[in-house]
Amino acid sequence: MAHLKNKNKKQPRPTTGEVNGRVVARLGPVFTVERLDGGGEVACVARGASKKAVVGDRVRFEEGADTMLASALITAIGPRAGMLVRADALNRRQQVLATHVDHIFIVTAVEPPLRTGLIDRYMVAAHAQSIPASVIFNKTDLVPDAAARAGYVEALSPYPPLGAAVYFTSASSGEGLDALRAALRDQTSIFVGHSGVGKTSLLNALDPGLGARVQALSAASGRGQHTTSASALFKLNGGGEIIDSPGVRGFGLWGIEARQVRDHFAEFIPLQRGCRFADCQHINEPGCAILAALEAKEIAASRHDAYLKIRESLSTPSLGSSHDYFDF
Ligand SMILES: Nc1nc2c(ncn2[C@@H]2O[C@H](COP(=O)(O)OP(=O)(O)OP(=O)(O)O)[C@@H](O)[C@H]2O)c(=O)[nH]1
Ligand SMILES: [Mg+2]
Ligand SMILES: [Zn+2]
Repeated sequence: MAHLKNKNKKQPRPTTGEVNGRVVARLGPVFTVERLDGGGEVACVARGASKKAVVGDRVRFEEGADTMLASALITAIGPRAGMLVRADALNRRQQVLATHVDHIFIVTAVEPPLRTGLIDRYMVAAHAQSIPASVIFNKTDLVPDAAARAGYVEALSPYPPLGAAVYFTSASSGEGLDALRAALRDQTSIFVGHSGVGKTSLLNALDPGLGARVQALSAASGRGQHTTSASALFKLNGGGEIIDSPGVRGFGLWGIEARQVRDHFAEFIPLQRGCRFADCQHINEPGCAILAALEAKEIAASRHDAYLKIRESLSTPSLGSSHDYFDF
């Protein structure tokens, strides 16, 4: 890509479609855009469709916005890839959470309690967009004993065979941070998950030098806890980039029909060719290879349960997002 020098204002402006920046944060109408020529960051407002820019987006910006808020104007969004999308709260439209994401880290913890159903929803979204995913199980310092730990290992055991490594971490004790740092290197990752699992704390523990910037995007909630209010991208000292995102109560899938859910459960794919019916939904059909594998404990019961719940929520639109969001 051509790099534009900003030293000389007479330089030609980028032609249509050519991007010269990347969105690294957004607070209300103001986007923080990183210049792709290495010249630092610039505060931007956006025009028209560009108001839909999200963290990760490659954008075209022009200097000289006529506003108190910013010194530049975003005029176009470049082609998107690696999109993490969900349904908005009303289940009416697509909400793009971030773009150009190389890896999704689904953060879970001892507290709030582990609910693998949310992992399974993110796994479907990641598979649908061909973005690799991994799981982080944080706050291991709160695990009371070896038996409890074995229970968590067991609950998370379906994921590594699907290519989703599981990292056991503690932002407090430092457990697992070296392995996580290594996994984060050389790519742009996003931390997603329930509120309070420790996404922002992990970011700070991975690179304490980030402190001030991370705080700026957090706000004290009623209970005196800090909760992240907007997504933002951070560069780790040891290499790699993390997009920290606000915690969710649930994750509504978008753009996936109930009948297609089976094609986003990676362990079903090689087996379901063996079902008697080509479009078998693995519910109670005769000759179902997935139900046979479930019986033989080759497929985890928790995964098949999650599959049925996701299918059901997507095939019952009248129940709307409240169902799709909170039933996991
Ligand atoms: N004991 C323990 N507490 C932790 C750990 N990581 C985070 N916490 C605590 O958990 C609470 C929530 O942490 P955050 O980092 O704000 O969680 P978050 O996932 O960023 O939450 P949102 O921004 O609301 O999505 C804070 O009180 C942290 O101090 C950990 O490894 N062990
Ligand atoms: Mg946070
Ligand atoms: Zn089947």
